[in-house]
Amino acid sequence: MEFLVLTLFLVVMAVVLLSIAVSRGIRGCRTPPNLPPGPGGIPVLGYIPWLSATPYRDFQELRKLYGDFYSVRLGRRWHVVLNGSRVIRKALVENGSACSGRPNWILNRILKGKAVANEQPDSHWRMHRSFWYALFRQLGHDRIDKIIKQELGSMKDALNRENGSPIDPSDFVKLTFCNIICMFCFGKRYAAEDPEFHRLQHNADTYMQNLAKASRSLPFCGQAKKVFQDISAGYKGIIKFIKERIEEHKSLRLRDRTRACDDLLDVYFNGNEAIDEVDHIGILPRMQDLNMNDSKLMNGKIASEPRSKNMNGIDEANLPNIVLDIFVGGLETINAAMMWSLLAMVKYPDVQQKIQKELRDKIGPHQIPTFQQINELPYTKAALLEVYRIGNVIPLAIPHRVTQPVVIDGYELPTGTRLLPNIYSAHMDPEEWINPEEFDPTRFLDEKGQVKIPQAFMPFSVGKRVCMGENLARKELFLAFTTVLQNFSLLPADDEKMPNFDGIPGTTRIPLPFKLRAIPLKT
Ligand code: HEM
Ligand SMILES: *[C@@H]1O[C@H](CO)[C@@H](O)[C@H](O)[C@H]1NC(C)=O
Ligand SMILES: *[C@@H]1O[C@H](CO)[C@@H](O)[C@H](O)[C@H]1NC(C)=O
Ligand SMILES: *[C@@H]1O[C@H](CO)[C@@H](O)[C@H](O)[C@H]1NC(C)=O
Ligand SMILES: CC(=O)N[C@H]1CO[C@H](CO)[C@@H](O)[C@@H]1O
Repeated sequence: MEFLVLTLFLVVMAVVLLSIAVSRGIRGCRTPPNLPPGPGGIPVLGYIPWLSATPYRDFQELRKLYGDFYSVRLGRRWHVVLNGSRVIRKALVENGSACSGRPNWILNRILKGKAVANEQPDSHWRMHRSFWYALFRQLGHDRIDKIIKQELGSMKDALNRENGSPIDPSDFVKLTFCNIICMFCFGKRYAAEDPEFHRLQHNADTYMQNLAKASRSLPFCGQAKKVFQDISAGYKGIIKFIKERIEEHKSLRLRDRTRACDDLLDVYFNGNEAIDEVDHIGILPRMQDLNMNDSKLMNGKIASEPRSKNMNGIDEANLPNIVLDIFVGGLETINAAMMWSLLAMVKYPDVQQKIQKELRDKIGPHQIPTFQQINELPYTKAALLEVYRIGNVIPLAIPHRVTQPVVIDGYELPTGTRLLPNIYSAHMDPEEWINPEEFDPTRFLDEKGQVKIPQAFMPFSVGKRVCMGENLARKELFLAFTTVLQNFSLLPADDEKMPNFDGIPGTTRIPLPFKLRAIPLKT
């Protein structure tokens, strides 16, 4: 009898527990006590089966249930999702010294060596960031501006030749920004039909678009393996291309040591020879600025060869990865931002006309605006800020990792916790923006018509890991956008239904394909 009662009791308990589990649905796995509560999901897979192709949206939805700061298990690993600008700033800025690591994720298994984007926030990373800026600084604003102007001139001519017929703008956008970055890095540009250009674009696409899939691909389904292989293949293709350019530059420089410094690789190999002088006049960061006396470096190669053959001690073996950062970081992102800006103009003709009027009034029809003049064009500037907000080009930033125990919102996150800054949630937060789904440049203007930038705006992320290409990207986008609007009126192609701002998900978010007509303006 007692045995029967006990059995009955156990069965009832099991049913109760099971129904609790079911009613709580996806909260099957309990969150560890030091992480904020959130959906754990099922064993092994965690929450992955519930994620759509747009995890930033799923995370936005979960925010309504679990608040700004919650945990989610993806595969075996717990991730803490940061939603809204308050929590993102708290982690990445206020506690930036503890929250700026990178997880040891798929990229580290593929990259042979280090690139800025996957490095831990140590002295190497700081040095690589300084090195990066030094390269651009030494290339110089004049050269950078000249390259951008030339490529935008070609784009304008190509659009003119279409004479208002329906076109897929991405063909023009991709070629233009690929040529700009190839001119920066290698002094090389391509014609639209060049197979090398298409190969490069394909490899960069594969590499970038699969990165986002990496963290949500289901193990055991062959899917994870495929994603890994695709990233690997894209990476190898680009690296091979970069290495060929490096060899080319080396041999050119051997033949002619006085060769002009026209691109970043020239600068690198030139810095090679002139390291003393260069250091002297302070164009490059000084060794002490780069923390060269850090103990790790002391034991490393760089410290044992203070005047190594390479500019400021950057190992030539690592050069391809650093160039990859510039190349991949600067390609898809600006393409995406430019495509969002064109889509917005086609969808909002009134905004387009206001920008064209501002350009006519403040710049005139025959003058090409400079980036400095962006401040004389508040409406245009506001429209581009709105493009960055609604475009959400990198909606989940790049994953961060906690590098020392840190207390955020009452939870002591242990070292190693992965953080996902949901930039999308900050940009689409109804508590920060009125009708966030609407495209409206005036949200960036105050009552005097001056540009104001709310705290919740962070397309390039915030804190120590902030995007390295921010200024370059803003300059390129401003110049490309104004060049197009000064010369053309943008119309939808044949009343074709225009996509909304949903976009194709991926590491970078781009609009769904659309066609437009660029009608040349008469002066
Ligand atoms: C519209 C254009 C761009 C957007 C929206 C954008 C956005 C971002 C974001 C959100 C991050 C992640 C920061 C974090 O982890 O917290 C990032 C990192 C980075 N971006 Fe960009 N980016 C753009 C253009 C560029 C360009 C043009 C370059 C290079 C030429 C570039 C190079 C990098 C690099 C190297 C990192 C890694 C920094 C680090 O880990 O320390 N980006 N970017
Ligand atoms: C995190 O930020 C708080 C508030 O600024 C500060 O008191 C604390 O020391 C920080 N913790 C770490 C590990 O940086
Ligand atoms: C590195 O050098 C700077 C200035 O030369 C010095 O202030 C600092 O204490 C040094 N750091 C280490 C770890 O030796
Ligand atoms: C196009 O823009 C250029 C400046 O980039 C200007 O000189 C030219 O007159 C413009 N053409 C038209 C048709 O507006
Ligand atoms: C915008 C948004 O989803 N805000 C949510 C933040 O978290 C609270 C609960 O803590 C929700 O009530 C809000 O809706």
